Amino acid sequence: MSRFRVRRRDDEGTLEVRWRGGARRRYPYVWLRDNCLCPGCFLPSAQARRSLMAQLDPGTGVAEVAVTSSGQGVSVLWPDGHRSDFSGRWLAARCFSAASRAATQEAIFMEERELWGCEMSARLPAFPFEAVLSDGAASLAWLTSLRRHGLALLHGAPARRGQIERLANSVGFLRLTFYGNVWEVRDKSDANNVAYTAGPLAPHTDYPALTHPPGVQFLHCVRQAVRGGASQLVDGFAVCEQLRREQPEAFRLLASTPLNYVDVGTDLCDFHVHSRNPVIQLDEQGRVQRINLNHATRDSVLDVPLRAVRPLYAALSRFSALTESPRNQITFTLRPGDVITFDNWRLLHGRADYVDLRSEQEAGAGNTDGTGNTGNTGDSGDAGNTGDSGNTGDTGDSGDTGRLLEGCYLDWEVVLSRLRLLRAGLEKETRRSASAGRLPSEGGPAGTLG
Ligand code: OGA
Ligand code: NM2
Ligand code: ZN
Ligand code: ZN
Repeated sequence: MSRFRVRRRDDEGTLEVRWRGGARRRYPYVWLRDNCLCPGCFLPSAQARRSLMAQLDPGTGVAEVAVTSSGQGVSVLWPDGHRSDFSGRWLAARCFSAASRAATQEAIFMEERELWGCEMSARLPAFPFEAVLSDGAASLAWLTSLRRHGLALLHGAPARRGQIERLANSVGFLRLTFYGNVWEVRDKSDANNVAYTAGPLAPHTDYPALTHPPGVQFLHCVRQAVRGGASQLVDGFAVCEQLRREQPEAFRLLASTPLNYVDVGTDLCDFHVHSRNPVIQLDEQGRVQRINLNHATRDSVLDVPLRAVRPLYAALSRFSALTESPRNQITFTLRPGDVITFDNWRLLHGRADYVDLRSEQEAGAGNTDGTGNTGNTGDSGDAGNTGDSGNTGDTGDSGDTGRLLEGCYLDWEVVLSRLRLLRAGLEKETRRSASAGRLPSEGGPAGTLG
């Protein structure tokens, strides 16, 4: 027996489908014709439309509609003799009611976030590094947290270079920028970025100088400083809601004023980068989509009229003060082997200034040539270096002593793609296990699910 009945609504150009349970949904003829799934209109191997817009009549009617012989779908005969079949399940998943559309968009894009303040300290999501690399279920739990809370700590990674590249490759691929695939955060002479000094970094998002800043950031602590270097993380979306409540005019200014950002230098190659990004980027529904804020690369070129300058600074100052408020921050010191992963479109991160052993020695002994650099100009390879002990004689810029973080970026597109594959893979396995009467296994390698 059929699960539903169908009725033509030629007056409004829709097909009405009534499910046995009571749901009644309408589908526009033009949309049905556009989404015909026959092999002539749709290429299954690509899961993509092959029919052309030029061939579509936006005012199309139908010749005949009927429930398919199986009773599981709807069949439409078009005026030109073409036929399209749709399953009830396929139609139900594409219901046009506002509630269905909202639920479907949430399932696809996972925009729902849990906002947090300093209380997050006590419940920082943490996962074992190697498990996340090798186990699909652990990887899914990690990425789900990264999306919902905007951060997740991985612990127990080897305290040597090369680990976040492994991690990024388990997700997909990392995002190349002018700072390279993987970059080293350490105190460098002639630093091409303030991050590459031992100075403090106020809460910021990385790389607002790009029009499309990286969505996700990984930072792996290879060596920590002897003093200082603590990390701060702030939920920028939570801060935005505070500002929206407390100072709606400041919020409006930051959401509507594009700031110039600039980044000039040499790393992977020479670069000269400019962007225009508002500090608070809203989507078309007025929801905060992305924070773009790094005072270090905010341009002195300021494209606002004279009278708008002081109010803009007042708003910037208020926003930054909120990001520096202890009730909004979590602070912790990364230890060698920790990897912090976070949403760079949502969180701001900072660090306290730090002192490395070599700077201490230099301060004590005084450097001999007055350059602040005792002469090691070797490359920054990690060959044979097993840690921070026993190598205190090397006080150069080669990067094998002192605080060292390895960092890299990924695009949200890539991370969300993996998240959907893992989710779909787990659902499939759960269905299979349920029908076999057993519990789902702990999961295979990340790459094999989905
Ligand atoms: C950076 C950065 C954090 C740290 O390199 O952009 O924020 O703890 N580093 O050094
Ligand atoms: N690094 C860490 O916006 C920025 O310049 C953030 C980027 C140098 C790759 C720092
Ligand atoms: Zn077709
Ligand atoms: Zn940063």
